[in-house]
Amino acid sequence: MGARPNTATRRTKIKLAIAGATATGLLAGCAMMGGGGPSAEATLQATKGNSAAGTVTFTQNGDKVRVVANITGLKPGQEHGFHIHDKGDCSSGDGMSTAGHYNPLGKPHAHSSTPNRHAGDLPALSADSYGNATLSTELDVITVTAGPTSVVGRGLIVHAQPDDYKTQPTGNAGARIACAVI
Ligand SMILES: [Cu+2]
Ligand SMILES: [Zn+2]
Repeated sequence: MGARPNTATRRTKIKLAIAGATATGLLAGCAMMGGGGPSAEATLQATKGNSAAGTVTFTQNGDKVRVVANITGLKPGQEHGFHIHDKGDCSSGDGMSTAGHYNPLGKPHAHSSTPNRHAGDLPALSADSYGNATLSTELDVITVTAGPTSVVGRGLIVHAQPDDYKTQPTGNAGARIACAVI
């Protein structure tokens, strides 16, 4: 199979170009939404041989970030590990080009309820009987605004298996079934 054009990467480049062309270009890839702070969107696309896809929005809300996800094509009734990964690069087709979990503060892999975790450790996606999952949560550590833990330009991965929140540094969540650039 030939290399597919990476539309997520292209979208980010276009957004960066637009932001750079405006006077308010400090927050690349962000847009003001009614009442909320700056936000960034990620469009998850299935990796080779998989069907998971969806959209995820990150919105700065004071010193926290609201994460809203709508995902389809998951394994019905199963939990799926869900992480921000270091590189905003889905070009390998299997998600591996996003590298490891986003970890700018040098923390261990852990559950999203503890601040002592990778910045990229998100709550798991829980698929319903149709393979759909929705998630709405508010997280600390990460930001949409510029800074050492900003998520803009990073990768986003849905895994085939549940995250065990113990195995270092991956959570042993298996294959990468959907990939996006935030
Ligand atoms: Cu991951
Ligand atoms: Zn992690």
